Amino acid sequence: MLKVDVAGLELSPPLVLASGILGVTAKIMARVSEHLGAITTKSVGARRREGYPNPVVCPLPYGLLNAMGLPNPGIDYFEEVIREFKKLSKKPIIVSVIGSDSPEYVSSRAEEAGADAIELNVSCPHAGGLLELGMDIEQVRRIVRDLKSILSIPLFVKLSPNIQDIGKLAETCEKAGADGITAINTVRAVKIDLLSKKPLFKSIYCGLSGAAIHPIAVRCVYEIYEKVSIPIIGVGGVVNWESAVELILAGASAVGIGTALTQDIAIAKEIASGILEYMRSEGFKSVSEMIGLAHKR
Ligand code: RRO
Repeated sequence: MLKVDVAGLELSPPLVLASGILGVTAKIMARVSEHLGAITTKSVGARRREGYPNPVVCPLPYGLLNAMGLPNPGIDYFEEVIREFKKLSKKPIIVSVIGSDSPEYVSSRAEEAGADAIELNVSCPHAGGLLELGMDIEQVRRIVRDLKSILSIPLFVKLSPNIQDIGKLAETCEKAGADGITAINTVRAVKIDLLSKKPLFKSIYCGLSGAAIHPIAVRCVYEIYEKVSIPIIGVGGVVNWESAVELILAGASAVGIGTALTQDIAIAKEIASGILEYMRSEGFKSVSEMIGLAHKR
């Protein structure tokens, strides 16, 4: 009943670990995957990156700020993590790939290692460059097209809420061959430290996630659903079953959970049973009956 097909991936429940949270070691990912339909890794590039110096996160009462700076061990190392995960868990693993660091090379190595899908990250809010913000539509189109020509596993593109027209960019990705859209990455923000009177993060900009961005995620998923027919993984501020159901009604086929899992990984189980309870009381037999219902006039 809680099973859903997303671009050929069978997700049960329709919940995914969002990229950037807990997606670093095979053991942790395997543990989290027990309560989820699939997991997405932290974004990985061709070379190892240290990331920014501390501080890299700042908790707020309504969410979390981060400026990690794309830290990752590089695909040479990460390949082993993917292989190890495949031995520990039967759930699909979506490997997030940094759009600006040899994405074709990294994606094909990830596929060889056993990745079930690739999520192209063109939406980091503070890495700089138009590609990271997904603002260079031509460049995004070219990368998606090139990636599709070499991959045989599904390709998702993770989009930023910080752009003018997210629906149009999603449409461009679909036309270039993307199999699905993940929306949204974090919302671009700035935090000022009261003592130094300067931006807290070295990159000045940071990304806001958590409960505060949920209505923005719903808006983006709603707009994307109007423009594309490929499936959407809705991510942003999912903290309970209500916020997950809202994204599904807006058009998401599955829902990503990120920041909320940093508090308690058992929340995924609660969200799954909450969705099931809602389906029972509203008379839905499958998740697919609920997808995009908010658009029906
Ligand atoms: O690593 C990060 O700082 C980071 C990335 Br790659 C991203 O896509 N989104 C985000 O909020 N932080």
